Amino acid sequence: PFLQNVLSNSQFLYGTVDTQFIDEKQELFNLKPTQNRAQKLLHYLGHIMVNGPITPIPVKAKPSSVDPVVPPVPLGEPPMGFRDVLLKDGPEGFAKAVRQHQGLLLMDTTFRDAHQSLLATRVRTHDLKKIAPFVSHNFNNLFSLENWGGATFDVAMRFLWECPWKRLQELRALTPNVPFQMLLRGANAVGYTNYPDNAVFKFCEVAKENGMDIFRVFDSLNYIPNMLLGMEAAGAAGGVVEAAISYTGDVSDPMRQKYTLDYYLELADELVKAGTHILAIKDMAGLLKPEASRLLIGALRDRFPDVPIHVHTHDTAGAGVAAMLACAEAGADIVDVAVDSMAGMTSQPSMGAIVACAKGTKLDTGVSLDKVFDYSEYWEVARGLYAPFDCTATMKSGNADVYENEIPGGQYTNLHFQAHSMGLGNKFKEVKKAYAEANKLLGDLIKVTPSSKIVGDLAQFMVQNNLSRAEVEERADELSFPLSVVEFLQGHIGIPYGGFPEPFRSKVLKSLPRIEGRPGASLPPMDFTALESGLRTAHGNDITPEDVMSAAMYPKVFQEFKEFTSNFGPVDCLNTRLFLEGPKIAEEFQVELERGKTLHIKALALGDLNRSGQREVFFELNGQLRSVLVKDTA
Ligand code: 3PY
Ligand code: ZN
Repeated sequence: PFLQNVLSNSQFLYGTVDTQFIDEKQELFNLKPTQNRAQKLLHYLGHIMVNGPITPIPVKAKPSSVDPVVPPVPLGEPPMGFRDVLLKDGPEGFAKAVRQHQGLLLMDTTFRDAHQSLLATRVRTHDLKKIAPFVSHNFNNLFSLENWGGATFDVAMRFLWECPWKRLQELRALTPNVPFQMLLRGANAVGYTNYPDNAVFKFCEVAKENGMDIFRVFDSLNYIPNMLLGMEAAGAAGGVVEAAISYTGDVSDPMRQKYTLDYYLELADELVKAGTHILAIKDMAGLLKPEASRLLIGALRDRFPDVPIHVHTHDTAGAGVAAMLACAEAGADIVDVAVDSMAGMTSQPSMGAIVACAKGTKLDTGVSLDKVFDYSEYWEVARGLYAPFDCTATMKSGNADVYENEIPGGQYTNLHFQAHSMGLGNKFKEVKKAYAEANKLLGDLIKVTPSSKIVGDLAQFMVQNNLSRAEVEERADELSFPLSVVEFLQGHIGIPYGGFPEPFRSKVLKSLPRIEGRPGASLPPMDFTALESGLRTAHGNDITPEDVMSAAMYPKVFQEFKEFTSNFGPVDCLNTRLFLEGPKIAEEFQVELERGKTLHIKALALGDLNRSGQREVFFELNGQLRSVLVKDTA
């Protein structure tokens, strides 16, 4: 049963053989690439059948056994969309067309923020690709489809073992008419820390080449020098620049003195002066109440009559639909929604609700409610496949306490997962309280990736060590704080509005160095030629410019991703149920490796444990018996 080459022979790979084994087995050197991929996938499936999922699973739930059905899509080209305007008239012309548009425009976040907030960012390209043509044909009047950036870049490689660039390329080919939008963390690109300037520029250039259109650029401290860098990078790449002001506090509460209406208006002045094509308010925690929406968006509309205004929120408290309608009435051109079955709670407000509420008014979206229902049904069933990651396993409702703790949507879900997985479900309240205290300790920050993680790390440190805010302040010179907190105080991600908290900062840092000004300005440029040649040495010659950018952003994650796929093959070709739990014995299924190359596989049997602690797993592959040896780690 081991007639396989060196790349797939389990005995050879596990090193359980000597040189005679090699001498006797000519077939070890039959290197047919297509067979390799198939054999590697069998190896992956065998591994899962023996040992369970490889990707970490936060929830004890299985993927549903029902497959999503794609609603019918008409033959032929999709209708024209805003991307056609963008390609014809460029970013300025596009912005003008958006501003002149009658009615409310929508960005659909289902492909990015919705699953980042509800399903731990785990939605796979496989399930996005299936529904992309439906979006292209039926939602051609969307402002954009947010489908990239934020946490998706990292998670695609780290937990799904798929290439984020391939996702972008494949979706682009299926959706030529709707602009794609990504979330760029300013000078942090798609990472958690500042990168050298040339890495951010190159990243945007490659993203644009691969089909990205609109770059929503934010900085986690609203630190203008970082934002300008991201805006310049997106603009130089030829992208639509959407500068986003991260919103915190409550401009409708006169008692809140730090983040006032004037604060936001002054920031907006700078971003408009810097030439942003679109101005966004990014309400990452869902704090923007309807009254605050009227004040803030109303004031921005008056001040910048020609600049399109785009508003993002999360529905954590449950007031998202009300807030987005208030924004639209106050003059916002575009609001963010997720399809109904992927909306609500820490995700965006519901597309169906907004479409229905605006119907027949001057804000009419022109989106067909019937098509929204079809789209929602696809996602309702597809979401079932991701049950092992679904926050609703433990989180049952929204919670208006977010107005007090100000935790961003995605992080709210993560902290909830963490509290439950540590058996501290009943401590979530304590964690949220500590988060609010940690925020005050750090001087009341804008909280969004990565500053939100710093506040979260400090909160966790306080809960673990049972420390109150007063105790932390008092003992700041002797406590050993999480590295992220120390680096923040050193200035690694920029300077917070109002400056660093004193005397806390001095007590923590003592004589540690401080970065003055924009952190990226003092980082040496990245040497892409050296990086590429290192990657070729490590992984062979088929390294692409996209791979170089993946490694520039996440060197270790990229290396592990390459190693994983060189052992286990293109696991992105498997459907999500197979990817997560493998086939059942006697299950027959097909795997399309590429167009026209389909594997027919049947899982036959699981062997007994051998003396080396391995099991042989038997398959039929395109009618032939194959087997793989898998170490049983149970
Ligand atoms: C991200 O940075 O990934 C976010 O979604 C911030 O809101
Ligand atoms: Zn968001």
